[in-house]
Amino acid sequence: MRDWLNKWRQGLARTRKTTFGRLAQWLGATEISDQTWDDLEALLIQADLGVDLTLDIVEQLRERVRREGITRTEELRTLLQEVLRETLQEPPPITYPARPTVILVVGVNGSGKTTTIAKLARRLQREGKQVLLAAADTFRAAAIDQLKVWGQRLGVPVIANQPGSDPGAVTYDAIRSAQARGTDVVLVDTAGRLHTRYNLMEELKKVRRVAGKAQPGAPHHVWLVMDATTGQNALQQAKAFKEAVGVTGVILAKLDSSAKGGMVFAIQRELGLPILFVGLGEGPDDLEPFDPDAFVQGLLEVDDSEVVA
Ligand SMILES: Nc1nc2c(ncn2[C@@H]2O[C@H](COP(=O)(O)OP(=O)(O)OP(=O)(O)O)[C@@H](O)[C@H]2O)c(=O)[nH]1
Ligand SMILES: [Mg+2]
Repeated sequence: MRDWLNKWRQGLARTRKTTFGRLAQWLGATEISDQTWDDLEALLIQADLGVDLTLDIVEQLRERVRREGITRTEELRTLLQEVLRETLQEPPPITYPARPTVILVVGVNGSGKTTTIAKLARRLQREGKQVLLAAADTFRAAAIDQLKVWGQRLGVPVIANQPGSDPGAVTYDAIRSAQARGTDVVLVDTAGRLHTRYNLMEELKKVRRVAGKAQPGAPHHVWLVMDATTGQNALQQAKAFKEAVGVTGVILAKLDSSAKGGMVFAIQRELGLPILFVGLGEGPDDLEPFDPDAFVQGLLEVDDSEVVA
């Protein structure tokens, strides 16, 4: 029980220190006043929940405080925990409808795609699945090398071509190779940066189409890796990916380096996409299935060692 929560507590330390932890401490023992609501609103906005969601949450809290006759701020904390938890969806189970199941991993440059693919490969291996990686980020030589290094480290085959080659062709070859080997899952690493965003989206659409030619129904999942440190700006980018390539789920990387854990709420609300996993570190084992209970507890828990005067 503690272990389960500990990873989340550590991973959320930054967010807790800058915003939510202050909230938890600040909801000490006083009477609820207009100031309480103003402060709460400011804090939630600062935590990157977005204005709409913040107003919504404060309104829900006010309503419950009225209804339940609550007068003390310390009782607000439990209520806030409940209300925050209710805004989050449980992630759907991940399905593997075909062999190979093809998962396209997309996102802006530096968001954490390649590292996340390594982490996913590790996780799938632990589940006893055969994995293959496709180096469809052919834009930079270093990107191909980075994936190869991970492949070697994890003992997972990597299908790659020359830098500058067609990403669709690499994806096609990788899927064909996986079919021949009886591989369970193909993870396709894609580029995050091209000359313009228009080109990037067109390229990703093409990769998508080619995957479907190599195997009907592919890609079975399109996962968007978002950088948790980017805050609200990332939402616009995410919408562009969602429209262009039909994103089916979000992986929120770098939650451990972020003070903006409130992004989690905004992503679900504004994008209507489930958060499937979160990145809680740079190592191959630092990927956790999104757990709304652990997340909300990790955000609001007060740790005595973290209390600052
Ligand atoms: N702390 C932390 N760092 C992470 C996490 N995920 C990725 N990173 C780091 O973020 C940096 C960028 O990660 P990459 O996986 O190379 O990102 P990318 O999206 O593939 O980048 P491009 O290929 O350039 O588009 C690396 O230094 C990673 O180690 C995470 O969950 N936590
Ligand atoms: Mg990469």
